[in-house]
Amino acid sequence: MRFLFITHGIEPNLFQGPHWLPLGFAYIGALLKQHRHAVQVFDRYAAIDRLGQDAEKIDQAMLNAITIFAPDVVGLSTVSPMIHDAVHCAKIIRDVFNGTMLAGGHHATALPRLTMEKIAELDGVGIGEGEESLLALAQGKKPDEIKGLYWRKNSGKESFGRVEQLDLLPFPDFSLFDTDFYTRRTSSIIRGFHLSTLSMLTSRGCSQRCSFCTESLTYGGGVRFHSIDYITELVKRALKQYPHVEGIYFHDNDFMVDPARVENICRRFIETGLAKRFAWAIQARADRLKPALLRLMRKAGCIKMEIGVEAALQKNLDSVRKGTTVNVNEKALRLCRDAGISVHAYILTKTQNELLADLDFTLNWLKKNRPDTFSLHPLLRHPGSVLYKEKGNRFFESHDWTRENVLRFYNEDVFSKISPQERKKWALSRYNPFYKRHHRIIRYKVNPLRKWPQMLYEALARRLKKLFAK
Ligand code: B12
Ligand code: SF4
Repeated sequence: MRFLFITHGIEPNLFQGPHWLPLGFAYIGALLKQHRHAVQVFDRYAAIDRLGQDAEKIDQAMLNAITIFAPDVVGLSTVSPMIHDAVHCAKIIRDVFNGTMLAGGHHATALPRLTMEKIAELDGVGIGEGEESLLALAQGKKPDEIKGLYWRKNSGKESFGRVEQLDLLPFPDFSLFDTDFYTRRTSSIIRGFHLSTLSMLTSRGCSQRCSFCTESLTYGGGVRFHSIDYITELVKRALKQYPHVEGIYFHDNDFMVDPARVENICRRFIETGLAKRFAWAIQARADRLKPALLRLMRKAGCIKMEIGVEAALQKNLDSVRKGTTVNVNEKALRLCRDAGISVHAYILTKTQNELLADLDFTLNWLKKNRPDTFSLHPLLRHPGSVLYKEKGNRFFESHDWTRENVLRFYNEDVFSKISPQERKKWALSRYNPFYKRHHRIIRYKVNPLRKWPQMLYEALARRLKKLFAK
């Protein structure tokens, strides 16, 4: 069978160059190819790099790819803030394609029936992980009997696709993507460090359920792990295939969930010499860090830890049910610093009853605790999260999935007590200057002198591009 997959897009004006490579289709594609099916990906994110921000050009290139490749199945990946793009793609694809069209990913998993209802062109929806469901489809299994696929014409059964033994999956096939683009040097993947990187997973799932989060929605409950052998081999092969890659971003939801496993990974990286070959970064919860393990991680090549600090105020941490404390967060930053691991703090804003004074408090907290890099993110109500259930007002159930509606829903500030004008003024006068100064200094501090000319050149090119866009 022939499969063509389409990644979820991004608002073109939010495009920021190379980012994490979309691993879902790299895994699905590898498994299908292993079973001798033909696979191609049209990557709506990377396409912006090649074709610019002209949406029509990107659509045309996607339709051409479909016409030339002539797939039996087209699979769209979905995320809620960009669901209008999937609606649009399905519509224009139907004009040139008569085969099976499916949608999967986070949004489809959160709202499978509704996705089918709202996107009339779809034949079915993938729920959860798609590897085994799509292989079963390719092997001719009766559609109704395939776990993880929900069909328009079926008895109405919903089941969840899930790969129980991760090691049975072949290594993700990066070559399905524009790896020149994804491995281009940037300081925004392993934040601050100007590196050529690839992204990988060593586990799937999260043990927690913070109220705002749908990170592990498509993985289902619990955490599953790849073995140390699989991880080592994956890293070795990727570095051999892409010798220019200098860093790997492991975007497991909580890399540190099993400290003994992390210790074994580190020992293996050190024993095999891989520790000297590449630098790596992870995401972790603040409450799992121990000094000895952090030192070992540093020795094994870990240069960056991204922590969901979320808030500088305990009331905010409690309101999103993070299950950590401000003290734990502060200690985590100290421990990373002591071990020589650079730390990124993710902070939530637009939180429940947020006041201008809270924003100032957060800014002062950042100045005092000095995470090496940090970013503020609005508290969002993604379908599938506890927050959506409690405060989403059944938006996706009761509105058309147009771009205008979806953007309005996501831009709405339903929790804080700060007006948009006050927030903008605060950002322009207080936050942005500090953010820019801090990150500029960090970038030049953590990168060796030989990388500065290229970094300077890129900063200049970015500025000019912005200027011309205006
Ligand atoms: C890498 C990544 C990106 C990359 C690449 C995206 C891509 N095309 O995959 C980039 C940087 C482009 C990106 C952008 C955005 N992303 Co993003 N991203 C991720 C991230 C970190 C990893 C995705 C991944 O590789 N997962 C690993 C693979 C194995 O899982 P998977 O992608 O889910 O794929 C599996 C299943 O979903 C399923 N599947 C997927 N597609 C299909 C299709 C079919 C037909 C079938 C049957 C199955 C199937 O099978 C796959 C294999 O098991 C996830 C977080 C996460 N943990 O998943 C967020 C995540 C998917 N992103 C998210 C969001 C919201 C965005 C943005 C919309 C904004 C943002 N960051 O907040 C933007 C777009 C901005 C905009 N408004 O324009 C949310 C989605 C939430 C939701 N409920 O919709 C997530 C969950 C993070 C979060 N904030 O919670 N993202
Ligand atoms: S925020 Fe982090 S710890 Fe909380 S559920 Fe999401 S991935 Fe897990």
